[in-house]
Amino acid sequence: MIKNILYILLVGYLLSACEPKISTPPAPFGAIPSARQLAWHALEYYAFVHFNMNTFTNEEWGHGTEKPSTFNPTLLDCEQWARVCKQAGMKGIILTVKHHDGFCLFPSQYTEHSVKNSTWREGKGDVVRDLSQACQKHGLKMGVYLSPWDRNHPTYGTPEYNEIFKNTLKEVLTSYGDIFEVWFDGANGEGPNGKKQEYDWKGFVEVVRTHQPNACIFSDGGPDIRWVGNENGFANPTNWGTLNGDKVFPGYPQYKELTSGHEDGTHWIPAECDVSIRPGWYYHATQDDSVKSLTKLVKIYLNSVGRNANLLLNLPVDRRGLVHENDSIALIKLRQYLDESFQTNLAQNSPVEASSYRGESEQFAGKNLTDSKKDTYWATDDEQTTGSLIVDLQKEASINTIVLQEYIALGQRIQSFSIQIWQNGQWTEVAKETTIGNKRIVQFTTVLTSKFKINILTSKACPTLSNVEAYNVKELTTP
Ligand code: FUL
Repeated sequence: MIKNILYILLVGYLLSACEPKISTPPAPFGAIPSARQLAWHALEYYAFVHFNMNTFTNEEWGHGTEKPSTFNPTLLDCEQWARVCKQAGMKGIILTVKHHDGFCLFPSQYTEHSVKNSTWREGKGDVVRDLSQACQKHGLKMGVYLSPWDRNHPTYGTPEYNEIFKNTLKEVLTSYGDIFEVWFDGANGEGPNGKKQEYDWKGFVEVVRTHQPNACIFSDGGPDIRWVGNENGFANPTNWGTLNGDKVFPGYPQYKELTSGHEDGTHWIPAECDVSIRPGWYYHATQDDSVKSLTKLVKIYLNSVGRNANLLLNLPVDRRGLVHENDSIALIKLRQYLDESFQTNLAQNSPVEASSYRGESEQFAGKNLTDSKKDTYWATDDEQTTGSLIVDLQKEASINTIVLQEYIALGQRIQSFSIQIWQNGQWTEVAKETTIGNKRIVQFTTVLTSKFKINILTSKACPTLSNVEAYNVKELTTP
């Protein structure tokens, strides 16, 4: 009898040991991204275009008193912008359809200060329409920058202006197809009659949600994307995708916090780094020779995309209505450098040995890090907030760059990690860092090694990682 019971137990045990283990994924932790934010994270790098009245007056902030006839590009060609951006590997273009001077690049029915009263194309032109067609043709996404501050509109400073602004927004959002991002500038000065406006932010957001539910809304404090707190193109090495969204508002005086976000932030509001390829946002012929060098642009890329932020790189389109030659050369050089640098992922398909993984289920094993799939990930059991992963390159290779990605759909968790390389029969630390988020690019002096180890040192909940890559990028000599 006892023998029979033991036999049944043994058979049961053997059968269950052979079955693949299935474990439930970790529960989402803290604030998590929405579907529209996840789609936005995947874009990483796209263009800003500052082109408007200021291009023709040599200003950065127009006064609102300019004559519409001053806007007169001679060779405007949005397809040229799109071709350049596409070749540069950018995923979209955000255009200043209305800047602080109030001039609209489309024939709005809510203002006289627009292309419709210019001599350009006899008042029949529409830059936003041209750009939307060019973006569609070249497979780019389009976004719009609209400044609520308006130094021209006669109603500015009265409640009526909020209605005008919402109607203008609706015009833009319902006339040009899909918009991926709406960029609300935080500047708020005086209007033509010396009055300041109290903006109806809630109403502005509502208009976007109604007419472009997939668009991400940018402002100093979101609701979808936050300003990074500087215009130099960098996030801090510690950069959280989370923010106390109810505390941060456009014009937030403690804006320096935005460069790191808030570790325990109540909302998912990741950072976007806006920076110009020249000193100014708008075109000034005197800046033709001040286009940022390759070294500077690479640094910007690594400090934005490589620090859990997206990069919005501005091109000041010139008076012809074209991306200037010097700017496109710089963009292509950056693309070539990035393509060459990130062409050979030395860790692709490498075996990965994890110190532990969730429920001992293959579904969450270390191999998910090197399978080139963004939706598979390594995770640990709930109570386990540390861990290490050994990536076996299977041969000696020179490396100096490691890319890491958390599975952010379940929240940002990792607070600190280190990287060690195997050298002379022991582990040597080459980097010790803090957050990862959507993407972290870590660089160190080139080393020859056959394997490296990622140590998750502290995490707010059981960590997840969806991707690890290793490269030997060309070191740049400073100009
Ligand atoms: C700022 C504006 O005042 C600048 O003119 C520019 O548009 C920059 C991107 O945002 O707030």
